[in-house]
Amino acid sequence: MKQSSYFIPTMREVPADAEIASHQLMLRAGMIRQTASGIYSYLPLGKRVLKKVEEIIREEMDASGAIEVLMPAIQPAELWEESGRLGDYGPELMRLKDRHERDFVLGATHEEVITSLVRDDVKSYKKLPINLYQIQTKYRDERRPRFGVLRSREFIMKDAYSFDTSKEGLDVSYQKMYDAYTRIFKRFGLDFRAVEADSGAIGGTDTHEFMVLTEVGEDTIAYSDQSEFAANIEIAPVHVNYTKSDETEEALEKVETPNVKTIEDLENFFKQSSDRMIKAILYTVNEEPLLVLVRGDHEVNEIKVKNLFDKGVVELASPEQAKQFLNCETGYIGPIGLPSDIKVVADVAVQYVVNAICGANELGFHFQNVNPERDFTVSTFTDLRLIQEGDPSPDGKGTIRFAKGIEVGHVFKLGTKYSEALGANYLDDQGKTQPMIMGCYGIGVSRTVAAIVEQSNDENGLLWPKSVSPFDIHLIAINVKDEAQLKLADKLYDELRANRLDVLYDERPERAGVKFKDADLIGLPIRIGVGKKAAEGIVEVKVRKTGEMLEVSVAELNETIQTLISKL
Ligand code: 9G3
Repeated sequence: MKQSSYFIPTMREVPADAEIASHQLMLRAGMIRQTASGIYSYLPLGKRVLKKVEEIIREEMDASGAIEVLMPAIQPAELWEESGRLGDYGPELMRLKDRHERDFVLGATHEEVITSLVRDDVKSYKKLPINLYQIQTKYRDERRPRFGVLRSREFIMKDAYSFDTSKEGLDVSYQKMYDAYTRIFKRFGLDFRAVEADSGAIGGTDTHEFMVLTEVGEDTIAYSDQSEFAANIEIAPVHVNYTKSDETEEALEKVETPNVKTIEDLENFFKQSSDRMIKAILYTVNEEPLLVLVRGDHEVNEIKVKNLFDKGVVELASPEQAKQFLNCETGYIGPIGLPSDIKVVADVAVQYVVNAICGANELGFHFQNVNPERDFTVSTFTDLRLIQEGDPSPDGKGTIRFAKGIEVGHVFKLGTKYSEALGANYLDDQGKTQPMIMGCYGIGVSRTVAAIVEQSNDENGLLWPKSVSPFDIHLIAINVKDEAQLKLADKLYDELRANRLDVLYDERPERAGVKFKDADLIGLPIRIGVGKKAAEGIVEVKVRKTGEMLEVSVAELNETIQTLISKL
């Protein structure tokens, strides 16, 4: 492709509202442009990378036996009513009416559509298992789109859906997708971890997230420094063998603590460390009060609290609700002397504190020498806290470390949630009607492009892995006014393409510096400069990633290029 007749609007300055490297670089390298908040156009270079990413995904999905389809982005709301999900999503699910005033949604995901499609056309167990996938645009009206295409309102997803006749069958389908994802993300050259993303029950989990490790990821991963354990901190289980100190239990004492509210205030006031305090946080479960206790040096894991009440709507109580239920300000809440209708649950660690400090449920007062069981009771002690760096790994091997991650893939065992709701049944070999057992598997295609950029750039610009690079070679005629240089560069352009290389040919009448800066920014893996030594048949070859520079005679150029590319 000749750059003088192409469209790569590179930018020197960093756009003000782009906070992270991938957003800045994809704008500056002329890959994307924002059309509206969270809505992007892909310019030629961006489109070529998308295409390469999609091709690799397609190859591995087809190799795994999945079959490609294409579903509509506009979905009848009736299907979401049938699945019971229409009410589950607020403004994030974009809705519209057609000219006949009929209700539709813009596809945020396609469980309903694919299940209704399979229900109508797959009836016998002989047709199962089947795994159907698409690569298609999704719509989710994020409240705060940010980080460019990492969190946008319109994005490209590969979503696959498997249908089996047994749990064992689903396990096979799931493993096939898990393995295909591992191959896909390896081919992108990504540093990623498959992370448990369900209740974290060790072994037999029913969902994994594929996380790309970067500093700017929106998710935090807890991983062991000595084993394969890795889990989203939202659900990482905590397995600590606490021990109770053998100090004697002192008499409970109520202490006046004016203006002492935070854990630090308490530590300074009582000269006692936070691991000997009890933090009480008031929630509501379906509007009923729930007091959650954790040790002073721990944090409540809200997902774990929600999992205690699988159908309940669990929310942090507002200060007004704290007043209403406990007649007390937050900051002085505690488990002692509560009204009987307040349910109390506690993290396991609370059971092992001795002579602790906690709020007295009275403005300006705390208790000290608080001992669980003696001074307060709870309805259950269970794992309710966020895992922390330094905790032992739940699998007993090594210590927990944190890493930020970008979720680029997510695989789920769905079971019969949608097949029962939508009546996707099959006749088993006894002629009995059974609901199909489903799995679903997503890859954020456009998000993956940004994740690759996040992991592969330097101070001069992009550094494309050869598997997804928009072109293989950046050929530059350094001074197009020099007859010898232009003639040789034109010749090489034809020869390199004859050798089936994708070449971006910069023959623009620009200064050398501009061309080299653009080449570094665009980040193609190999650059060939046709300059002063063109008359001697010598060109300059640069490997973008390592900065390695070679002077090569035209006669050896093709062989040198092939060798360099094979080593990338
Ligand atoms: C919605 C909206 C947002 C959503 C969903 C539905 C996430 C929703 C979960 C999934 C599960 C899997 C198939 C591919 C892999 C992921 N955000 N999810 O269902 F209406 Cl607005 O999408 N779906």
